[in-house]
Amino acid sequence: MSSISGMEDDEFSSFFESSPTLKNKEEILSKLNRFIELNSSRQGGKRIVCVTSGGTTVPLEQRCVRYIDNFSSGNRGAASTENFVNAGYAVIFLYRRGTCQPYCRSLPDDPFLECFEFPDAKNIRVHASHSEAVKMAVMDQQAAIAEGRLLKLPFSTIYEYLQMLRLIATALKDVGPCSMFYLAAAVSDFYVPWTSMTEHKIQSGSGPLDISLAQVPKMLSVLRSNWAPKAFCISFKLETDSKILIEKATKALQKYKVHAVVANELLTRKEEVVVVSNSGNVVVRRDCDNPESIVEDNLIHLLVDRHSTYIKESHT
Ligand code: PAZ
Repeated sequence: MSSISGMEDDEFSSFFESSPTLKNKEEILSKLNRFIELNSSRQGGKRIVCVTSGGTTVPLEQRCVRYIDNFSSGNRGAASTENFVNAGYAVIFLYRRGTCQPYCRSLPDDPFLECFEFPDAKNIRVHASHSEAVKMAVMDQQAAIAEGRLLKLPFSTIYEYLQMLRLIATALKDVGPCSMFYLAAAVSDFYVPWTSMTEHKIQSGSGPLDISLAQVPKMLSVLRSNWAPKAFCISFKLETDSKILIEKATKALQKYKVHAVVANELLTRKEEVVVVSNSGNVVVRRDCDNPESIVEDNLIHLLVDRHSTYIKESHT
């Protein structure tokens, strides 16, 4: 009989074997290795965090026209990335294409069209009302990338997400306890296996659509047990029913043996989260007296402290 982790490995092996090949795999790997090498050789520490952000899609056709999506604006991941960079971390930002980006919080929704003006046909300039926000966004993002503190890797589908997460975890293995996974992405629980998916666009002429969805293998188990067993691992639990939130987060903590689960409710997620861990539950709120404050400022502060303790304990 196979062990639990053996069964999980088998599930993942068949998931990956039947997944479409990751485009640009070699390019992603070389960017990753360069980034990790650069940050591992830094003096005074080599903390690297992988922040996942945005929702994964589940294609319904191989030449995809329609897909099922998971809700996430990417706000949490983007804001957390800025905070981690400020705290001295190097960040691998694994994000859903088209979702919020670090350093863009103060920009309007469509920065390109709303931030710029054309006084005449030959000139384009930033509108005075946005100039400070644009300057800060450009400077901060370019500095983080130029200093090798930020690597941005986009995904769209559940297939890309899981393959990329595995590449990152494997590449970070030698960073051990100094590496962190901050898994804020909203990941599909169900998917259509590639091999049973129709190639062409589903036709609407044949009446109602019946689709059968398979369960996505539980990535957290295999991340913790095989891919990155020494990394500090923070997962997220989103619920819409506040009555079950903490119970579900506590179960996830026990089942996946992550270091903390950040529990949040859809409607209040920007105001407060609860960090559920073996040392008790801590409510983290944004600072209401400061309109600029966001919940991620206090959340990342707490997690960085916990990570420091984890690194110290791992060395003793
Ligand atoms: O991306 P966002 O800022 O709109 O929302 C963040 C979030 C709710 C997706 C995140 O905090 C979260 O809970 N992610 C995990 C979702 C899940 O349980 O699958």
